[in-house]
Amino acid sequence: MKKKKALITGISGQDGSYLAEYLLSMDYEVHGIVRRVALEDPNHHMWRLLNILDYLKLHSGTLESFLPLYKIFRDVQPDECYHLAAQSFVSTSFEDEFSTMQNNINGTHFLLAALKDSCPNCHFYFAGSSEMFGKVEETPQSEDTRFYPRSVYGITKVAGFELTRNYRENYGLFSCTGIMFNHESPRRGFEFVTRKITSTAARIKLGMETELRLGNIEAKRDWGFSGEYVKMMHSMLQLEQPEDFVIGTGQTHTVLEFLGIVFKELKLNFEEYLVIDPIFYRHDESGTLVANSGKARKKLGWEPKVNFEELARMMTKSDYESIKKHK
Ligand code: NDP
Ligand code: GDR
Repeated sequence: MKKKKALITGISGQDGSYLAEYLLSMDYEVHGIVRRVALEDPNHHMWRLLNILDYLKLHSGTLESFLPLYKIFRDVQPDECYHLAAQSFVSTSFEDEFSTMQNNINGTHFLLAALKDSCPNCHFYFAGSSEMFGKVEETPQSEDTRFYPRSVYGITKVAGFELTRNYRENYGLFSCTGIMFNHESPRRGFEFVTRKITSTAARIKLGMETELRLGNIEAKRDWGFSGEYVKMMHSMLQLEQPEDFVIGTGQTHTVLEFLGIVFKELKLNFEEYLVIDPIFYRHDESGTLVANSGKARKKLGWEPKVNFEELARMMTKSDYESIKKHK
């Protein structure tokens, strides 16, 4: 039987790396789009993919330019496309609104336009976000909750959602959005709060750091494990009809709770090291983001298994061991 072909944008990111592994485990031919610098220096730019690099087919491209993306679609003819690439750090979207808009909105538009013209039967997944709900209009948030983004990042995700819907309704593409809440892992980028805490705490334990500077530790999020969320992306593209889904755990915790688990795991007292630094406060904080994933539970069998405490301990253990090894 012919192998199914998947194309992943943002394959070098956290979710892209788990998704690539998952698809390879199901015998997909996995293609990925990476920036040219990544191909030149894989050890640095593709550290999450090093174990599977030999099994991937990588193409050079960026979200900034239509033609290379179009040519990749035309040549690869994927059965499924997972569009994960984005400027994904919310804080940066306050500092650099314009490049976040250009990358995230144009990039999604380029891909949909390329898909429509070069392989219209390909199933398309767009990485939406709980940041689309921003100043929440109801709690918890479902597929029916009105969007009210409070950051340029959130606005770009609403625009991507609308473009994805528009291409589905106007051109008949199988295109859908997963509105995913925060998901983390040992592969999370270091600037996001969970990884910042686990990596800094590990360095403190190993005598390589003396403090941890954070912003609003009362902020709450609905945190899950990335390895489980990417499986839902795949499930969405296997449905008979394209539909949008909210994916989250349905539980919220504060940054402070996460911090407490991590430092306890390392047998440290966080109060001795924590410095609250206004630099890390958001210009505007979202409301209480918490998922109502009833639809995904019913239609996709969604049932997150890794709980908040397990996630925090998994990330702590991984950072402590790897930093100790490379010390
Ligand atoms: P990461 O930040 O880990 O990965 C982002 C990826 O996008 C990287 O591979 C990055 O490549 C690529 N990228 C960024 N800009 C460009 C560009 N101009 N051209 C080509 N590639 C680019 O994000 P995650 O894996 O955590 O998230 C995946 C997607 O899901 C993102 O769209 C994010 O916004 C969304 N999302 C994530 C959630 C989460 O909690 N993780 C929750 C909800 C939505 P490079 O390495 O070269 O920078
Ligand atoms: P978020 O993730 O903005 O929810 O976006 P992040 O980990 O950056 O922030 C979570 C919460 O922690 C608070 N916080 C801090 N955050 C950071 N980064 N650094 C700090 O020092 C700090 N101190 C407190 C923040 O104020 C915030 O409330 C993530 C990204 O993956 C998006 O791409 C995705 O769409 C959403 O999750 C859902």
